Amino acid sequence: MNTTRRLLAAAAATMLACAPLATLAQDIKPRLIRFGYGLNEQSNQGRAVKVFADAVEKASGGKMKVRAIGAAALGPDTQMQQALIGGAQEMMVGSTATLVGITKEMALWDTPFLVNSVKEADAVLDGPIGQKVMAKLPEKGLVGLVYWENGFRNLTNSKHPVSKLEDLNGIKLRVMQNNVFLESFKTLGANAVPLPFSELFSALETGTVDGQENPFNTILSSKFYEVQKYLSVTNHVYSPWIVLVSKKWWDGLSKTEQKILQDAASASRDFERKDTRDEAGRALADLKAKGMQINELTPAESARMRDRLTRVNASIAANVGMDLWNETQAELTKIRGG
Ligand code: TF8
Repeated sequence: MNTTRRLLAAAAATMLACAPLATLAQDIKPRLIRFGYGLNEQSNQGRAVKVFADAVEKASGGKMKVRAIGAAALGPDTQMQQALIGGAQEMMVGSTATLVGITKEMALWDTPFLVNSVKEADAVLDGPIGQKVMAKLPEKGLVGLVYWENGFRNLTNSKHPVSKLEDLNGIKLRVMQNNVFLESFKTLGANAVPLPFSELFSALETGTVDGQENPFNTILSSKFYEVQKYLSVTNHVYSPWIVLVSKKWWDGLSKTEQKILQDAASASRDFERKDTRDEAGRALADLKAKGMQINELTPAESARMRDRLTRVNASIAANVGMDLWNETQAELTKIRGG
């Protein structure tokens, strides 16, 4: 082979090797993704958004850029959901509880004591039930990619330790903007007040409300310990977060771009769950060190609270539909090895 032919052959080989990449590159357009979330950058939510953003940029060769906008700077969950539906914002992560006004089946995740462990939570959320609930989103203008862990919720307040049901009487308690949470805490005797998360710290600080409930991670990252003295370990419900995309925008993406987002979302989920669990394991000691007074509920008091909360189950079942409710119970029995 002469030099020219050798060079041509080498060039052809290079082109062949690059062919899949070349097709791929054409499939990826420069995109700016405004990704909103409610907690601050230092939270488990903020850290996982960063992981997602990096994964998307890397997989797209820097063409798809994620602008992460935290601390509810784009508005509380409900406002961002509407912006996604309208196409004014591309992505967000937020509570499934605030989505119930749009997709009623999401209320399933508000069921008190639905799951007993994070293992059960993962199994039900990533399994057929979780997928079925997520599949209700597109008809409302949203696409769900993955569930992240917000976590088991615990109760804080500034009045007195809550160690039994009666201690909740008259406590002004902020709840998420969600009927199940409202009903649950009214049932427990609290004076439940729905407020967006973005207004919570100042509501606690000014005494507009006495208490709130959230996972240890959030009590720590949102510095609620500065304005709350008492923490009761109630674990009354497991809250997921959900990563959402505007369907209007999603439908204009290539298959390659959609896959980049889905893969990055899955990677961020795996990171987020591990990171959240690590932090939750340390958070209680941190909160104690910050001056919070922490109490566990006796098994008897825990059982009383649990029993009382089953009163809301009938209305959740009616809302999400009896079929879905029964399928979920059957799935949980299966997960538990029954
Ligand atoms: C709450 C939720 C929050 C979420 C977050 C802002 O109490 O637990 O973590 O809504 O996305 O509002």
